[in-house]
Amino acid sequence: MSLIPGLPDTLHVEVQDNILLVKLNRPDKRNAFNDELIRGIEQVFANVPAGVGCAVIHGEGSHFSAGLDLSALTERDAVQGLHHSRMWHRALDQVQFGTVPVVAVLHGACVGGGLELASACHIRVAEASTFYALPEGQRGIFVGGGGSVRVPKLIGLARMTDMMLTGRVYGAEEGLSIGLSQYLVADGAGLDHALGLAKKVASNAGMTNYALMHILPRIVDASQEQGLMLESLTAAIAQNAPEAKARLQEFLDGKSKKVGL
Ligand code: 1HE
Repeated sequence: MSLIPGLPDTLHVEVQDNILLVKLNRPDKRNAFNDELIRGIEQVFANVPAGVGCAVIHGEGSHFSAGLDLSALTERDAVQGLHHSRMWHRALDQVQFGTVPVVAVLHGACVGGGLELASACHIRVAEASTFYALPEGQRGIFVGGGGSVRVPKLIGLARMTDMMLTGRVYGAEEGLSIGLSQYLVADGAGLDHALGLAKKVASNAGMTNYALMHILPRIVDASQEQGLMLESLTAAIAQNAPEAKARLQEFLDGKSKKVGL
């Protein structure tokens, strides 16, 4: 039986140590998302097994994801379209605001809904083959999976507008420099790199990871005054935890690693 019940065959999950590995497994359709697959994503991130400290999401085949399965789009009216978009929002909110940070491993196409999923993750590791696009503009539609909220936070309003108006495609190196990914690695090296990062993330204090996932994005969306108050509250709660006190003492006793390149 699958670790998380009710998942489609197009989504594989396994736990390695305390890391949850999630694989998009629809390579014949370039990991395009039909409703079943996007619901599966929601199901996974709403049911992360106890003891897991970080998740890694990656794609089988030659591409991370071709985005929305366009064959499912033809017969929908406006209200059905709204429900469909809100279903994506629920799923990707579950990724961004779930219980564990998520590292995405990108390669090949990371386009449309694939980029929307990647931008809901906390860390993106791109392999050299990665390319990014928002072909919604060319298909006569609009982003519906949270891209208009999340993508400008990574690359700015002007770049996203250009991507959709002109169909501009960014390669992996440009993607790194403009903020679509935080890491760029050789083809085939993404998963190992992501697992290394995930282990570090999973070893953080729980309150630190919680604050980074749930409080920092709210501070960014808040006014300066509210943001600073949220920051003070978070800092006070975090430093009060026994785990933080123990980690600080370790440093003072010379038992923890110094910061340095
Ligand atoms: C698909 C899809 C798809 C591939 N929906 N079936 N996304 C796009 O506009 C991207 C459309 N896809 C592509 O541009 C290319 O497929 C790729 C660059 C991603 C990959 O190219 P390639 O040469 O490796 O594969 P292929 O031969 O184009 O596709 C292989 C099969 O996957 C083929 O099906 P087959 O039955 O003929 O073998 C394709 O039809 C199928 N396929 N992509 C359905 N997207 C929440 S709203 C989000 C809105 C969006 O995401 S819009 C952007 C949609």
